Amino acid sequence: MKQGQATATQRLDYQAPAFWIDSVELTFDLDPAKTRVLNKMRLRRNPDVAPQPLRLDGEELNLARVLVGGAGTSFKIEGDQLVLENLPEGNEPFELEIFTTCAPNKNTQLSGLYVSGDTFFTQCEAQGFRRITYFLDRPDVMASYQVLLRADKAQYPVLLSNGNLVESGDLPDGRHFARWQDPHKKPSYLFALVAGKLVAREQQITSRAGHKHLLQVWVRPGDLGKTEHAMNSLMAAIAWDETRFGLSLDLERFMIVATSDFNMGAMENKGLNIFNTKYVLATEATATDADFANIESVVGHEYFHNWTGDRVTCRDWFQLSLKEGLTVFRDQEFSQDMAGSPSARAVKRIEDVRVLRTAQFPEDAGPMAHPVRPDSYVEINNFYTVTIYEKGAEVVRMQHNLVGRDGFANGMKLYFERHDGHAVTCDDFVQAIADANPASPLAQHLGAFKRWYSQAGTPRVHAQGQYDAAAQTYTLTLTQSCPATPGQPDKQPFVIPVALGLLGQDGRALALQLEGEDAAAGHERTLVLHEARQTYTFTHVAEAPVPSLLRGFSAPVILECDYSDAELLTLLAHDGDAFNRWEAGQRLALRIALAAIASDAPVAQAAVLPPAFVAAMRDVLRHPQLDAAFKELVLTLPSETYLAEQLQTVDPQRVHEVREALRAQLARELHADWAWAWEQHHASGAYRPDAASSGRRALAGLALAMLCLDARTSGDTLWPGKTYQRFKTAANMTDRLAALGALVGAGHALAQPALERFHQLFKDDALVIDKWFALQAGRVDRGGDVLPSVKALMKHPDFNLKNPNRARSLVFSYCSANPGAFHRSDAAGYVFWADQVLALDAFNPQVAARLARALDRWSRLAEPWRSAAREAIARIAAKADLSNDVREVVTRALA
Ligand code: 0A1
Ligand code: ZN
Repeated sequence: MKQGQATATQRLDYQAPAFWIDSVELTFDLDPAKTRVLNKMRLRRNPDVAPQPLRLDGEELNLARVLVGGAGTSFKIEGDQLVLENLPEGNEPFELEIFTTCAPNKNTQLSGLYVSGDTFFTQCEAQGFRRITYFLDRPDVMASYQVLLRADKAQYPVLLSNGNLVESGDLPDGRHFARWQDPHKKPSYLFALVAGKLVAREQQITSRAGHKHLLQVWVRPGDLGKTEHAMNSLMAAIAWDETRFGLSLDLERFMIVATSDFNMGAMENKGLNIFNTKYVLATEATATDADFANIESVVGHEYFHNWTGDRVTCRDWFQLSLKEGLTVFRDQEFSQDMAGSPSARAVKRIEDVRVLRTAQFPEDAGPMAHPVRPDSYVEINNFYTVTIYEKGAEVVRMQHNLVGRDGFANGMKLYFERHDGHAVTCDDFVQAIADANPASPLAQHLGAFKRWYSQAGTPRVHAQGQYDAAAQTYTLTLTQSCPATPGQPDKQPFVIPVALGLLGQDGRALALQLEGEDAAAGHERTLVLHEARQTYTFTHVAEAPVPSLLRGFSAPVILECDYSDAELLTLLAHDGDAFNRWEAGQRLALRIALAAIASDAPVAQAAVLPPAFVAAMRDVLRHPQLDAAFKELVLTLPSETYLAEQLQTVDPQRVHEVREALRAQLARELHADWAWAWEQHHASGAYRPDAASSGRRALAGLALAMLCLDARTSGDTLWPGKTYQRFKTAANMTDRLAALGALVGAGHALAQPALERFHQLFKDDALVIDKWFALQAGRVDRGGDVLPSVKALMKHPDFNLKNPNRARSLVFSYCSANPGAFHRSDAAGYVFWADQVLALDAFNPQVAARLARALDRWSRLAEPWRSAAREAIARIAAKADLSNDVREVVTRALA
């Protein structure tokens, strides 16, 4: 493990490589204990760079031999680099051969070549290829790859790598081989190989362009029955990219392989995507609606990378959002298009924004805040963040909205015309979108718009409206500011598209006419705020309007507007923009919760929610036209994390207590309505994971949770009994897990037998057992009872910290997703956290560093939590042999 050499890499230090690698021939003799790798490269000097030695990256490799042009040569090892000084001069290509060995079965970091079960997998992004062979392991070096795999035939019957299978056959001693050739040049991080006992679901397809392709989803033999949804998702993604962007599959064969040991969700290796099983395997009996939706989205995401990432890649890792922000935007659009109806699209948008606000906004306000295009990093693996991914997607979405759907498609076309086959920058992307749309507000404000890439922090937009009855005008003043972030004390104004409408007091949409315009133009428009303060005057406004601002969450900002409760109730009841309708309900709930948190009044059993709010929630729940999925979102209170983000000083126990009191009140006062919602929405027919039926299941599940919660205080036995029955007879995992969650969440006596039964039923299905752990670690805390059960579960025979999915299901679910249970006043949650970070760091620094982020926001905590948190972080930081990954996170946290 590399330790202690924590030097930062700076974006502005970028230099083109001194050598290019035109082609690579890799030969692998696969053996878990000692794999031999022969790497034969054709290199040439980069004529644009002053002559210098060749420095190849390599980590944890045993070097056996180096040949230049077939003859031995001198070399040096300097740290993690192999340095060659005596290379041919001039610009002619030359051949370099390097023999190394590595030990895949000792690779617990799951980066480079590793073994999972009895199967070999690779993970090379960002810098895993250097753990396989010495190389110019940087994304701007794009080479042609030919790969020869050799292994024991009985143990490793399937041998896969990128591109096309050109040859395969038997070798002496029970071994066999396969030769693969990738027709496209690629950076090393997109290299992959897989070898083991796997089986494939196959599908032949013909593209719109008339080309035939073979699609394969490779899994362990017992899992073949769980691959239909992944294959359907892949076919849908291929068709979508052709229709929406005119981008076709550029390979004869496209493969997905699933592994149960994976640090992340999935990886877009060219033609050979490697996936966490969680994002491949699903049947209605074992996977929830959310799992089905995630599979569709992740399969889409990795497939879309084939163009945005693989064909056009990143010049350096600071440009990571070039591929990630764009590809998340593409997968979000894909999921919306698959969801279909406008309402289902809005539901997806709300879910995406919820992720942004509960995970990215805190990141952008904490010690790890960084721009979408960072300026420096110590460990690049720490920068696969919600900022790079989700905020990056919002920045692409704003460009899309500023140039329009067709304008964006034209911009993408120009981007590929200019950059196909190259490694480029975020600037190159924005430039292409703007150049294709010279008259757009994006092109007009291009320089200022790019600040979204360079400045960290969440901008705040303050809106102030003034109605003049005599003049029939409505004046809207928008001001913006952005808080300081590490290394960036002062911010320049952002370009902020503010989509808006105006509602009359009765909720009607008013026609919009700005001062100086001849006539009204529709009921919705987008103002482009680009200065610190701008004023807009609407004319012919016959009554004081209610502004509906930032529709569809048109920019990743915090909007402050002094709405009255009545105005928010109007928006909740009438806004034509579904996002803002939901947002109005969230604002009301937030306001009530924050007031209760600030007061010292006891909240348990108290009526904190005013009758008007409860009535509005009832109206939404009973609304004849609204979709169930939308209702479920409106009826869900803002999370504890989101509430905490609104506070200067956070008492996490008070936040937890208040939110629980509000939930209990909604459960109590809407009891009859929840019962009605359950009766109306629960179903027992055939399972389909489409948006409409999963929405009904989501609402029925919430109803059941609320009915069980209410039974806690009312002593009702009917609903818990019904829930247990539902748990036993449920025909799909969504309904079964919802029923189990309702019992566990309410702390009902039936929860224990249900948990035992669930384990018994699914003990052989790792992904379901992950859910079983996660449910227990994430349940509502009552008097500090979650931590003891987490500790007991750590000793369960099924628990294994080395498996990232299992570690996430228990340790992360507790530390990162259950604030009420984690932030204990006796500091035991933090002690546990620090122990687990250190334990994980000894074998998997990437996963450890993610867990280390759980206390990012420690400095906002009230005492005694604040001091206890700092002490726990300091204890980690004091460990001498920390990985660079964890060291960077805790150093920033304490800075
Ligand atoms: N590029 C992948 C995510 C990924 C990143 C890093 C990994 O290992 C360190 C693995 C996967 C994606 O965006 O899906
Ligand atoms: Zn990605």
